Amino acid sequence: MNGNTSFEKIGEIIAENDSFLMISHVSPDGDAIGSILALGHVLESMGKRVHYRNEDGVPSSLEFLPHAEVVEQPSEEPLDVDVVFALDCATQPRLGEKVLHQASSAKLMVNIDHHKTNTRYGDFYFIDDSSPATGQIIYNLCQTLDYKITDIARDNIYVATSTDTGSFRYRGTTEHTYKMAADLVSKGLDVAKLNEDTYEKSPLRKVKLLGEMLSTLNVSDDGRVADWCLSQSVKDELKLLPDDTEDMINTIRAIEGVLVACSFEDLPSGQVRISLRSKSDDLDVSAVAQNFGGGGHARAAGIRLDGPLADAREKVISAVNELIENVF
Ligand SMILES: [Mn+2]
Repeated sequence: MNGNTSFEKIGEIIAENDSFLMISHVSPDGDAIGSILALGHVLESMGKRVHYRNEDGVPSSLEFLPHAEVVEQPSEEPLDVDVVFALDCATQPRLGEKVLHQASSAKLMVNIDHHKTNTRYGDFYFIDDSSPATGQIIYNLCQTLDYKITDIARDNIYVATSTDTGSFRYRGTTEHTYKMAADLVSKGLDVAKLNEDTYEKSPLRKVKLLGEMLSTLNVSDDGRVADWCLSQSVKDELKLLPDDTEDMINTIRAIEGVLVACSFEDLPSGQVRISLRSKSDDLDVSAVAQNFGGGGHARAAGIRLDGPLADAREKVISAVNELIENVF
């Protein structure tokens, strides 16, 4: 079998323990924060003691999530907890150094995720790469174990899944995803309000950022590869926050004829963050990412390379072109 721990076994671990630490990946997205809040709050409603930590905290764009105020950035001392749940995080280092230190005195770690590249770390794991979001796995877990989905968990599962599926549009959004969403709506979820909070609140600096990035847009001669760049000087000038570039790449991914979109961003560390998006089933950009020590999904992957940006760009664009030439 795939080695997955059964939901029933995860249920036993929950039943037999009292205190929990919910963690996810650095630079968290809606699925990361939504998943830890959803499962954590269900555990709280069962009388468990639950802590929530994220290396980078909750990005301002996700502060609207109900219960988000409980997520703290890690402090120095390891937390006295029984069990760590690591959710939506493909590799253990991606949980963050300080978070891992805070998690270090727990008895065991349970890793639940949907990334194809998950390394199956932890004492127990449940990896389902057919699920479009970890939030949907949390929903399935609650349904299987007959846990009551609290109102807070309901909203967080919905936003977790919505943000990872581009608002229920991308491949991987299945009949089950829509049935889950329908069930969440039947439990009283406010569709218009949550979607407005998720998608219709752009700070002015992000609209200006779009203009800056479009001015660097480059499309290959055959029209199949589009890329753009974000320099540290533009980030400083617009006073960007770390998550402001989240999902921006979808703008160039949407260009007609483009098969792969790439985004290159200077990080304060001197490294370059690279995001890759594929629009073709035949082009697995996680393979390109893995060659550079990165990871992700077939259609959405990421890499970090040493700068300068121009060098990183040259290497990655040529690897992307090679991938396309090998396939077509
Ligand atoms: Mn996810």
